[in-house]
Amino acid sequence: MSDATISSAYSQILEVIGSVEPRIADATRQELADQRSSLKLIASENYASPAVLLTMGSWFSDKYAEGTVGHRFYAGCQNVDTVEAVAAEHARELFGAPYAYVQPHSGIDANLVAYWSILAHKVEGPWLQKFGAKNVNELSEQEWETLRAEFGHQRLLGMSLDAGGHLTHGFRPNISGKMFHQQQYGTDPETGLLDYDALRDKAREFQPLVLVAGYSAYPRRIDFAKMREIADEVGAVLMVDMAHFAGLVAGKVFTGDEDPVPHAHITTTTTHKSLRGPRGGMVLAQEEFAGDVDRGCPMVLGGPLSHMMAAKAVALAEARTDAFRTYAQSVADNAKSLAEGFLSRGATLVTGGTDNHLVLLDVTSFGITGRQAESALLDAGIVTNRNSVPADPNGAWYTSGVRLGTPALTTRGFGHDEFDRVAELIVDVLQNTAPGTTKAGGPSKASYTLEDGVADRVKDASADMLERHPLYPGLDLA
Ligand code: DSN
Repeated sequence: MSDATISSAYSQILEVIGSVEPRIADATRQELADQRSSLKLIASENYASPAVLLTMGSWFSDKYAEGTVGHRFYAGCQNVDTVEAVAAEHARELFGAPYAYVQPHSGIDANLVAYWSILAHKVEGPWLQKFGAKNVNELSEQEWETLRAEFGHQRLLGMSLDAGGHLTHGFRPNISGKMFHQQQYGTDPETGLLDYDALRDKAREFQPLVLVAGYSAYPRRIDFAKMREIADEVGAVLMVDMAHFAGLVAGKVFTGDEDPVPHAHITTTTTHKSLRGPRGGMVLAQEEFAGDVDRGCPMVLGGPLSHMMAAKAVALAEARTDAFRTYAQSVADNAKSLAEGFLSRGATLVTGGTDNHLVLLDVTSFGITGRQAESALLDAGIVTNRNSVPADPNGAWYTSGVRLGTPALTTRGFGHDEFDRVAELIVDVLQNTAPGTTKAGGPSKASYTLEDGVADRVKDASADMLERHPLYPGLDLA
């Protein structure tokens, strides 16, 4: 599709939207302007292609399709069947997975589908067999109570939030920490790296049903073969949440022991982070879990979002190209350039560097909190998110870190020199940010002052790079 065609299509779409609710059309235009003019370094964000974006806005949104391909609870799902089958086929082939379920609406939903599938396969199934029942409706009240109690006894071991794990990996305030008896593993206090021996000891002692691997803020690769070895030793199911690094798996940057799919019983992901698709989730599973994963909707999911499954199919087709492999390698190379840019300027990184798509900058040495750093950077047009560091004295709200990722700016074409310059600009902002005080005059973890002139200086320097690497080049809204 030519630039002129895309520009004309979007301009007309916004005109139609604006004729009904102008504020939404205006906000949509403004969002593009804001994304174009800022340095987006949020490790979980990206820029989907025009083909992916356009696929989301269709009448597939109007169709109910609970069930699975060829087995729906509604009539008229023949086209949704095509969409879901194509998306699943691409996912299976791209990741080498025996089975793919493309309905989850998000990563959290994908993880819930995975947890309930594991419980169904490992707990419900064996107990139904013991009771001689085909399904739970056939159980007596007493048998049902026994099964419910069994669900309540199951254990999950996942990476702690402050070590870089995700909320859904057994963090107590999350439902995953409530539906399972949970314990969490962390990282080595000296190196910040995963300690597989300590993890093995914990797994031996705790004997979990589910061992969860994966992260949202750990800047290193994981040895999934070793994770599977630990899971097998204690009879656990290995579930890997690859939401953050799915693009690096798809792009064959993570292969062998670093590719989770052949090692995990179940792998979950989002589709919109490094994979660069639409917002959504997926579950990849070994064959033995396929039947249970298929019950995700309506077990924990509402009706599938067919327009999003269509966009997942388009994004997965893109991810199968050589161009995507080149992109994925650049994401990892650029993260190294960013890390080196910080280290050469004396900044502190958790684990001392990166070998994936993100770096975790410890801002303690600048005398500010993560929250103050995040706000000051935003003033200078740099969009990041604050993040806990291991054993963070400032907790999960104020934090002592800032998480920075390369997927989005790599999509814009940033390379080594630009990421080195980005590190320089970030250090410039943080060196010129001072903690503020509370209304009562005490030290504040939120308020701050940024030296006059710094924000403009950094924005000018960024503008030059952003202009050289435009977002959606050729997309010109009327
Ligand atoms: N919100 C995602 C992230 O930023 O990592 C994870 O849920």
